[in-house]
Amino acid sequence: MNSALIIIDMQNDFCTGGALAVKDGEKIIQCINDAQKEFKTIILTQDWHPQEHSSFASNHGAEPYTNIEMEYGSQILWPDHCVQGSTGANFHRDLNTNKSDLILRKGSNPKIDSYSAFFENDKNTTTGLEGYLIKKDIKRLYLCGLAFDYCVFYSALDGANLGFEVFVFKDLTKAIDLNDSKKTAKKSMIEKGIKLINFS
Ligand code: VGL
Ligand code: ZN
Repeated sequence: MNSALIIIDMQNDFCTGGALAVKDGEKIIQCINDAQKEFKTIILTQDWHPQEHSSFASNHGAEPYTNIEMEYGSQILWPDHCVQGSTGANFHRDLNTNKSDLILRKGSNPKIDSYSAFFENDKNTTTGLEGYLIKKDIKRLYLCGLAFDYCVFYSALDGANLGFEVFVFKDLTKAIDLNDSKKTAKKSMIEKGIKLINFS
C-alpha cells in the first residue's frame, strides 16, 4: 500500500537488436513481471520521440554519443530511437503490460529530451506524474527498467527531490554506462538517500 512500481522504458530499442540497445536489457523482463505481482499500482513509461527529435544525432549531422549544448544545458546525442509508432518504440513483447494503471509517454516535445518520468530535461516542464501519484496517495516509489544510469537515474532523483521515498531495484535494471555514468549515477543516488536494493 502507498507504493508504486514504476517500470522505465522497457522497449524494443533498448533491448538486444534495438537502436539504442542496453547490454542484456531484455534479461530483466521476467523478474520485472514477477515484481509486478507484488504491487497494486504499476506505471509504465515509454520513451516516445518524433523523428525530428533534437536528441537524435542524425538531426544535427553529428555522431551519436557526442555532446551538444542546448538551451537547457548539455545534451548527449543518441542514435534515432523510440520513434513514435515504430516497432522500436513498442514495449518488449515479453513484458506484461496488462497490469499497469498508467502508461506515461515522454520525450514527445521535439525541442526537449526527457529522461525523467517527472520532468523534461529543462527540469521545469512536468509530465503530470507527480500529481497522479499524490492523488493516489503514493508515498514510496520502486523503480526498475532501462536504463539504470539515464532514465531510471533521473526519475529516481526527481522522485526523491519531490519528497517520495525512492527505491531502485538494482537487479531489475541495466546500464548504458557512457563515460562512467553508471558509477556517477550510483553515487548521486546514494547521496540523495535513494535506496538501491535487490528484488530477488
Ligand atoms: C534513455 C537515452 C535516451 C533511457 C532514453 O531510457 O534511459 N536513454 N532516451
Ligand atoms: Zn530517448
